This record gives sequence, structure tokens and C-alpha cells, in this order.
Amino acid sequence: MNSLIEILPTDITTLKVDAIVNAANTSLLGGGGVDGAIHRAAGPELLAECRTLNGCETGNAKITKGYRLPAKVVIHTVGPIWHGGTRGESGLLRNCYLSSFRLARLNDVKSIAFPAISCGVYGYPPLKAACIALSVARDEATEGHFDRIVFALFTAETLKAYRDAAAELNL
Ligand code: AR6
Repeated sequence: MNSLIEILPTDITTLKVDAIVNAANTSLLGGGGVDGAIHRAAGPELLAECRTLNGCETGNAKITKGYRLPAKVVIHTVGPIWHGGTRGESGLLRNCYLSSFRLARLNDVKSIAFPAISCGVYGYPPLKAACIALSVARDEATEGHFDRIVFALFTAETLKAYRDAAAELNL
């Protein structure tokens, strides 16, 4: 395993990193899953700031402060809804990771944690999603900007998928 990249079974809202990534929807106005957990932990100021952002397109990312979270900032990205793989889902999911890392670099984020974007209600197959997430992270890790890249996995299924993908990619 590349030492910068960690696969952890954990609640992303507890992590003291520079940035956590939220798996949001295009409204950026909150929802269930990890989005709901992040808004609950950050407090109402997060929603107030999100209201000023005019939403976010699928595959893109926007940044806010972290408010009551241990993380300094939240990078909100919108993953694709899985439709069977024929509607550009893999490119869109890859863009989520690329946009989030780009925004992180621009904001001097050195440590970043991701949830399994799109692997909950959006239905993306976890192993396919994990291969995309880890291959983008591996490229970023070799660039030298980041000190720590964490994948915070909340379910046994996603944890196994990320571990299997890491083995497949020889990480
Ligand atoms: N920490 C880490 N991962 C978590 C946490 C947590 N606290 N809570 C849930 N997960 P989902 P999506 C996992 O559904 O598929 C929202 O309503 C969860 O088990 O949160 O991208 C948004 O507003 C799953 O493995 O995100 C959108 O409408 C992963 O996070 C929609 O859901 C992602 O599941 C986005 O769907």
C-alpha cells in the first residue's frame, strides 16, 4: 500500500484532516447518507454557506468551511447516479475525484478524506468505484502535494471493495 493512501473503516465526520469530501447532490442543500452526517456534525452554518453556492454539477466540486467539524474545510462533490454504466458514469465519478483534488491543491489542503462517493443511494458498484478512486489517488500521491489521502469507509461492503481494489492495483 502506498503509505500516503489509507483505507479506514470510519465515520468521515470524526477525522481531523484539512479537508473531508462530501458526496452531495446537485442542489448542495443537504440530504441523507454521508451528506446528512456532515451537515449534522458541521452545524447549520454549513447549510447557510451552501445556499450561496448555486449548486454543483455532477462530477464537479465546490468548497466551504468546516464549521464545527474537526476538518478545516468541506469539499462538496456530486457523484453520478448508476444507470448500468452506459451513461458516462465512470468518467463522471473520475471527475469527482479529479475536481476534488484540484480544489484541495488550490486551497493548500495537505490531508484529505473521501467517502465512497456514489456507493450509497446512487447505487454505483463499490468495486468499480473503488478502482476509480484509488487510481486517481495513486496518481495524486506521486505528484507530491498531499501528505495524507484517506478513504473513510462506513460499510463492510465498501471496505472490502477498496481493499480488493487496492490489491488489484498493487497499491
Ligand atoms: N462516514 C463515511 N461514509 C459514510 C457515512 C459517514 N458518516 N455515512 C454514510 N456513509 P451516500 P451517494 C457512506 O448515499 O451514493 C445523499 O442524500 C455510505 O454507507 O451518502 O453519493 C446526497 O444528498 C456509502 O457507502 O452517497 C445525495 O442525494 C457512501 O457513504 C445522495 O445521497 C456514500 O453513500 C448521494 O448518494
